[in-house]
Amino acid sequence: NVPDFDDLPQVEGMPQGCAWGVFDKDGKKDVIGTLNLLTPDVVKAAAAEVKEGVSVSLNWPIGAIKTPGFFRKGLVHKVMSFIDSPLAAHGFDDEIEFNTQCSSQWDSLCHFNYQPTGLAYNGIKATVETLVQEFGNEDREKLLPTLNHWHDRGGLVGRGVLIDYKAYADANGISYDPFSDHRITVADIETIAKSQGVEFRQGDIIIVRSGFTEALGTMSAEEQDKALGTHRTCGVEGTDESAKWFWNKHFAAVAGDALAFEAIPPIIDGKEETVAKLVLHQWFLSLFGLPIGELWDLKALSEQCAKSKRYSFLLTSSPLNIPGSIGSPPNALAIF
Ligand code: UVW
Repeated sequence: NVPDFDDLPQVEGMPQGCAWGVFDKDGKKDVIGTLNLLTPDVVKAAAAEVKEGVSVSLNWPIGAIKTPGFFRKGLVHKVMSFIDSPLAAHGFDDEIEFNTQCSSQWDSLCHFNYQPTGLAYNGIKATVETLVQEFGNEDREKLLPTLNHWHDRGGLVGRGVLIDYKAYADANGISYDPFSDHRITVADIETIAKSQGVEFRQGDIIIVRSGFTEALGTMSAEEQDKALGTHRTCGVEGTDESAKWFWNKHFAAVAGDALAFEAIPPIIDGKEETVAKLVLHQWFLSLFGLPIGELWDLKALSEQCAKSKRYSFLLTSSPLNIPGSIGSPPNALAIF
């Protein structure tokens, strides 16, 4: 049983609601956060969502954004012919290079630190040096909360729940620009869940569709640059109160199609701040241990939910198994 926000034990020097230590076991620091909520019972109940035998990919192509924001590198894809190699066979290999945050992605628990202390989830000091040391690290006692550890527990498998904000907005005459800081509130999420007949359960993976990737996907490279250049994107409202709501639902993970899941820019004390102060990133990743999925492709999922007349499904995701990986394409599937 996981304590609610107000009942979490106080962690010295940290705000109320810091979940460090909650998932530690046998004196070992936990590295997977709320994935611990995906117990065998939760997974078995999620498997009962498979009724139609239909699966939907939630992965936007890597390279869908020609010039990703935040100075990130886009996809470089090289194809090599065996004919030119000493193997001299007829066939091909390919090599890829990309920033793991350039398209659909998971943010690991050390992607974004709690800014006042510079500490990642569970009080871990992640630095470029310690993360680099982690590549190929076999010392299981000294691990950082990177995505490769999901493989130690069989990846992410659980019940996904779609909150289709875009469909709700379209049906209710709410118009908004995805390249503005249009904010989806917790009250919106609750209203939509109710209208979709969804009741949240502990261990759910909540997925919020805003229409952001769909809008970006129809644009030319120049139009994408211009749209991303506004540094304003729609998403979930990032406040301490909304963070508390998310923790108290005891989700195993959150994901969405927006650039940062939460709206950019963050607003703190009524003032617009830079992305360095993203509110939900600090709460979710560093303080709760709740992974964030971003830029997921949710159009086909929305269509399938409407067709199946249900907004819950089995969700599977297996990030790349690279020791020390901070972000990764999710390789996520929804199965109905
Ligand atoms: C930042 O890290 C600023 O954003 P994101 O996690 O949304 O890629």
